[in-house]
Amino acid sequence: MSIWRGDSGTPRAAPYIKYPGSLSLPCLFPSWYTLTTMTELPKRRRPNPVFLCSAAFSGDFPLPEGEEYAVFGRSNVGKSSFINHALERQGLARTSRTPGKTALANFYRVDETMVWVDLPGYGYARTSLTERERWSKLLRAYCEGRENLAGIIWLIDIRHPGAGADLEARRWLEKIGLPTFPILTKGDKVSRREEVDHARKAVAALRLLQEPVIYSAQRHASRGRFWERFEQWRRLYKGRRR
Ligand SMILES: Nc1nc2c(ncn2[C@@H]2O[C@H](COP(=O)(O)OP(=O)(O)OP(=O)(O)O)[C@@H](O)[C@H]2O)c(=O)[nH]1
Ligand SMILES: [Mg+2]
Repeated sequence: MSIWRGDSGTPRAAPYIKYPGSLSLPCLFPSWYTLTTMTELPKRRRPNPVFLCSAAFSGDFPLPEGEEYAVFGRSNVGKSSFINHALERQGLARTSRTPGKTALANFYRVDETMVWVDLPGYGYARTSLTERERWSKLLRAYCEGRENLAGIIWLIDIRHPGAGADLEARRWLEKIGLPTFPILTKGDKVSRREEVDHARKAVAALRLLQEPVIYSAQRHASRGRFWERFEQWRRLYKGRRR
């Protein structure tokens, strides 16, 4: 029922708000309300993510459900921050200024069609050898063996396109042969001019097949841009594994 009409269907006068003093202005809210509910924008539903579980070893992985996407990248590149921002849920994944925060594979159900997995980062040397070996085994077991892994969301720091650890990761990703969706993180740390420059360098150095999305977990606009491109990419690669 429109709020502009009474039950009998007869038009009502627009509601007025009485402001202090003598001003009496028409209330804008109903017209905005009518406008936004009548115009059907192709808008993605707000995600309602759920934490499923954490895995330290491959034996701890949950039973596959739907498509899975790995959030992959160098330590401290912003993987967990990206998950929280893109899924609009602060505190869902734990973030830290100190590299090496995510030490387990954390599974999040994004919606009824897909699960994202926040993985430990690569390239972090300041942890024990045993721990590094466990991370490396976990990454390999997950990325090489997970049957419902549909693609990799690969995060790269926009300030360091073609860094050594990412070059090594590129070779490994090529070997695995999974569809890869590149994101350049921390976009707010460079100027608009540098953005283009660094994006070009990243495409060349890392042989990116997709144009990377420039993302900042501090900018609202990044989210919409990401979802639009990600869903297009997802449709394109659906069912095309390895
Ligand atoms: N300025 C800025 N800082 C960011 C952005 N994204 C992440 N950070 C910061 O980068 C640091 C690392 O972020 P995390 O999300 O924990 O990074 P991670 O890749 O999950 O790190 P590990 O779990 O250690 O592998 C934190 O201090 C974040 O606040 C961004 O878009 N802009
Ligand atoms: Mg993390």
